[in-house]
Amino acid sequence: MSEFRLHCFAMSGNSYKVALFLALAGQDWEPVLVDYFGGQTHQEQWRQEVNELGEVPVLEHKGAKLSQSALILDYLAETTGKFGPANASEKHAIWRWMLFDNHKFTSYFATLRYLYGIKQTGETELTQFLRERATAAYRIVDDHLRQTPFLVSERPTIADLSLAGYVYMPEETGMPESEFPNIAKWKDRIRNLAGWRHPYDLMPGPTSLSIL
Ligand SMILES: N[C@@H](CCC(=O)N[C@@H](CS)C(=O)NCC(=O)O)C(=O)O
Repeated sequence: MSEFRLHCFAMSGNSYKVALFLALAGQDWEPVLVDYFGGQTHQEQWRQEVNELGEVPVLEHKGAKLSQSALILDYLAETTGKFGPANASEKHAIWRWMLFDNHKFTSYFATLRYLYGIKQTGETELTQFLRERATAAYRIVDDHLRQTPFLVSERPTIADLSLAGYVYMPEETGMPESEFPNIAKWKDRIRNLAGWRHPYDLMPGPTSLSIL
């Protein structure tokens, strides 16, 4: 059995944050496919055995099961010595960006992508609201990345991997991509790191609802 087991599915950007860490850090890991679209995360047994919060990613390591991507990334940085902070001030900066990511950058965008890009609800009041909120978060990140190649340092850290969760997803979301030139360059920098792979190559499972 591999050292790390990641409960995940291809279309889960939150899982990709962790899968990308494991790939870039050259770790011995294997994905465990979760049938999210078949309702597995809602099953009582899955919740009891894997994650009572009903979410992926879940990382299994040395008999423990960890959930919440930011916490898993922090754990992996500490355990492997890779992509972590060099000092206390970097640690605080990393957590600041990971919390911003969980509350705003990932969450509004991921919900917009799910409705507009995957379920294809068409434009609604809700998708408009989500796009406005996601765009505001993207603007903040784009402004920040004008001054620095990666979010908290000259080198990539787990903060970058957290915010990178959904940025390579291919579905149409109607986001004003051309307004974010610094995010585009940052995405290229991450894509050029040794070991980078697209989420749909790194994790198993469907990559479109139409093939379910
Ligand atoms: N804050 C969590 C979010 C995890 C999350 O929302 N995962 C989605 C898949 S990408 C999920 O499992 N959702 C289940 C549900 O909402 O029912 C993290 O960063 O791990």
